[in-house]
Amino acid sequence: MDIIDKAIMHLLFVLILNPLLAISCTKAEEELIAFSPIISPKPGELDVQSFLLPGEEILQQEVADIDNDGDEEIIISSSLGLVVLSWNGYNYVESWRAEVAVGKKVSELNIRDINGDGILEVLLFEASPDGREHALYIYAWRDTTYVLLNPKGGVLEGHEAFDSAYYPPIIRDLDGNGIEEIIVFVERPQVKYLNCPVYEWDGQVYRYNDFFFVMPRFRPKSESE
Ligand SMILES: [Ca+2]
Ligand SMILES: [Ca+2]
Ligand SMILES: [Ca+2]
Repeated sequence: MDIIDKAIMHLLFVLILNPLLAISCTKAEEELIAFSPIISPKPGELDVQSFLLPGEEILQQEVADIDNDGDEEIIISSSLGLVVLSWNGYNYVESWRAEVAVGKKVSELNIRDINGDGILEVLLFEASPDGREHALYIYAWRDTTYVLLNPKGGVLEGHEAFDSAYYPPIIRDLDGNGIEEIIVFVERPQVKYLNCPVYEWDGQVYRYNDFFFVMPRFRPKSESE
């Protein structure tokens, strides 16, 4: 076979045989996909640690459908912040991650429908190691992504989180209308008591409503008079 024959054979392979092989491979792959059982690991059986970064420690783990699509997500609070694993039809994959604020640690993870719209929110409580500064981050699913429900108005205007002094924010339906309010604690300079602004859901945002009680400022033992 001279070089011209070899070139013709190669051309024939490229033009005729190669596409046929490609088609048969594609069919085989399609059949494989069609007949492969999709093994859905139960969230509790998943090796969650394998999704985390080296040295990242699991603090709390919850399973809930937080984007309201019918599949359960795995929500993990860790030493570095928050990790959400979502089911993509074949596997769990990391769908989003939020880092803990500088100088704070995650203190509690809570999944609940705080604003009564039928979709669960992710509530991440953080605290400084000395317990003086607390914060509540509320993540809510909106259409195709997660947004932060941040406080509007009052002393927390412009803050990303519901920041609170000495005590974690309190979530309670104060007026009995079925939707929970968020109460934070704010230190007043030179005063022994804390103001407690109340943020109320107005259908769109948590808006400053009022403050209507105060309570004694927490003092570490080392500062007691
Ligand atoms: Ca889901
Ligand atoms: Ca909700
Ligand atoms: Ca209420």
